[in-house]
Amino acid sequence: MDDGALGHSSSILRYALSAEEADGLCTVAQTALAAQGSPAKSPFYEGLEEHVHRIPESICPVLKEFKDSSSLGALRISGVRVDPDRCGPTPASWQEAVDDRRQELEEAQLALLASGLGEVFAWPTLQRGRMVQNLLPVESDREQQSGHGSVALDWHTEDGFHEDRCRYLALLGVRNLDRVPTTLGTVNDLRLTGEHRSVLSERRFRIRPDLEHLRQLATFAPDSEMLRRAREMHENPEPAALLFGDAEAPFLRIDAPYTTAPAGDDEAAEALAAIVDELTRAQRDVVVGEGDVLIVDNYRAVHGRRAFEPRFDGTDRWLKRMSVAGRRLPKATAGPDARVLAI
Ligand SMILES: O=C(O)CCC(=O)C(=O)O
Ligand SMILES: [Fe+2]
Repeated sequence: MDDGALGHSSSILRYALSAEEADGLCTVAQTALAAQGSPAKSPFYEGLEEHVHRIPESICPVLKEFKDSSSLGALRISGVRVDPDRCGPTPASWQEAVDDRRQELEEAQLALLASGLGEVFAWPTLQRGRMVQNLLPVESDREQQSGHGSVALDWHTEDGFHEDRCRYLALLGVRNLDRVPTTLGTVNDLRLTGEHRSVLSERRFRIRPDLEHLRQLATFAPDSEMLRRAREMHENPEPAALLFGDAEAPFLRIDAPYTTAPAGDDEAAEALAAIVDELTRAQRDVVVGEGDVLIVDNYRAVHGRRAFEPRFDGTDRWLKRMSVAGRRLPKATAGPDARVLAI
């Protein structure tokens, strides 16, 4: 099923900002930037509530409807003010974009919307703990299962291996000239047999961390406790259930390339294959184009990306990404990296 027209499909809530709402959000973002510093850093988010409360009032019920729903897997808000010329050409790597402040206004708008749903955080292993990450194709990563590859990115819960994974993943399109879709699969759309559901609800599966976390840790913190823990999660992951929570409206957790059933457990292997097939059958494509925000409920939906032909000429697809926690963050570590969580 493709992107379709504006409206309300069963699992994606769509909302188009009016010109006034878009201007209103942009103005609040400007004020927040002046008061809070860079959205790439933790301190921007301390006391941000005051600014979140000033975003146009009509946007708040949309965020609330999404947050309170037990059937929606994603929210798409279109019409956010993005200026791709001021943002500059798509960088060739995330490293190149780490200290670039030209997209602050876009990042602040995304941060305000994301903060309307919960507390924003980052991992130290991804893009040096930058609170807003840059997703763009990197030439040397073409074949990687990551936001920097250009092959099809398989079904995954963001950081599905981790107990503290985000509740919401928020994406903003800076540039997407070829309209390359993000893919979405929502737990509500799955038609599974009772038997498969019950097997998937048992702790019979292992979800390993994706290699990007390990690769980054090995580079910048080779002797750390974090690397030791990440290796342990890779070599000896805790068994997990892929469906969990309320049996009537379960949550979902899977990372297709990194999820396995135990050797010899044919029942689990069959149920795993069934859920991956169902996700693909019920797949929705959502284009995150210039000025579109897509917020995925990381407990009710999984996502991926279609394969595409990268250009590597400064006009490539470029999204901004941030993670929102489903609970309050520990306050004990207030400081410049307060929101960069230990893995
Ligand atoms: O590029 C996309 O549309 C999604 C990338 C992705 O899965 C991610 O950044 O977590
Ligand atoms: Fe992802």
